[in-house]
Amino acid sequence: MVNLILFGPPGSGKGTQSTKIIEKYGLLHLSTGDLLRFEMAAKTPLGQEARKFIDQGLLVPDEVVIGMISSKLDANAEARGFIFDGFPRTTAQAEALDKLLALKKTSISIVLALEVPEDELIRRLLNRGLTSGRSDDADEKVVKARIVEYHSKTAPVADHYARFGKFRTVKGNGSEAEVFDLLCREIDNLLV
Ligand code: B4P
Repeated sequence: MVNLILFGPPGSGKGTQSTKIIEKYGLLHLSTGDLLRFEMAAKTPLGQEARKFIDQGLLVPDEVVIGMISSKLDANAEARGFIFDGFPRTTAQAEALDKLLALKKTSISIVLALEVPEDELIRRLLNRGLTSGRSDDADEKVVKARIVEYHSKTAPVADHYARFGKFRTVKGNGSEAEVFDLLCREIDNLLV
């Protein structure tokens, strides 16, 4: 079983590259961003709670996202492997994920971190905000708040996995095809 984490700041291309990776490797895609947006669109209690944070560029509380991922893992016990996109985003989420996978007698194979300069992240997110209707992409203040959240709460997750020798960085500011090629090289190395 191969379990990947696609890691990186907001707008680094995690969602974009996950779509390509699941097509090539047949992994199951678990994106906490997509799951939260689904809940918000359906106006569920979870979605209404999440919106309070997402609209401000803040991370949604750990217990909400951990619960969501836990039920998705249970519902997809037959998957041949997972790609976690946008999760874990805090050290507490990483520790919870390790425990959930251990219960299923598996673990994270590798964390692939997309590195993109900050001005390019801001450019990409504001550009998507012109058409996506996403409240968290539309306003430069909110986009910058997301990047601040990343540095303070998410970047430490890298150390959590680096300690186990499972962390690799990948240059994320080439074209989508170039970035995909670099990611495939890392994944193929894992499969040999
Ligand atoms: P997410 O939906 O996870 O994602 P994202 O940060 O917007 O960016 P991603 O890296 O996936 O970028 P993408 O490919 O889309 O998070 C949204 C919010 O949900 C968070 O801020 C948080 O509030 C909440 N949330 C989610 N997970 C959470 C968790 N675990 N805990 C707590 N809160 C959580 O690409 C962005 C843009 O760049 C696109 O327009 C794309 O077309 C473009 N692009 C991609 N690759 C490119 C390339 N190579 N060249 C040029 N443009 C490119």
